Amino acid sequence: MSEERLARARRILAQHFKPDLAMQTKARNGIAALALVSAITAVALSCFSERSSTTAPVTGECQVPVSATGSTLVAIRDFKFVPALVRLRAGERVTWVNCDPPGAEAHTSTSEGSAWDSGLMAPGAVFTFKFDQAGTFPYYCEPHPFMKGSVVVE
Ligand SMILES: [Cu+2]
Repeated sequence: MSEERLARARRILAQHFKPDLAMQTKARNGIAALALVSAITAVALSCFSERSSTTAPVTGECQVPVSATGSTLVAIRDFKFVPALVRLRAGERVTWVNCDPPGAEAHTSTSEGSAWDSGLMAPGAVFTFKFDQAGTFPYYCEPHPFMKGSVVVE
């Protein structure tokens, strides 16, 4: 094989490999996105698994909608906000999900400083709020004021 032919072969190879590399990168990003969705699903499903260890059978839905992707999730169950304290950066969101079974009581996420109020959330209901300002934001459940939580925005 002459030098010229070798050079031509290398050029052709280079042309063919570049798009392949680009595709591999895309695929990796796709897998990363998938992993993120799986992580969020796992958090949502933990509502089921943790509840299944109690005596009450789990029949309720506790699914997080696609729009909640990128949110910090707080589950409401057994008269608690879980986790009770979340930390985020300004501009991020928190999504509360009522993970109690159907027929259980409605709850709210109500800011003590009236920055937000979800209104009554029936089991399965979801509420999202975006925190644009830094600070500590305590909140409670209006029907059950002993239910308390806090959002710390840095
Ligand atoms: Cu409540």
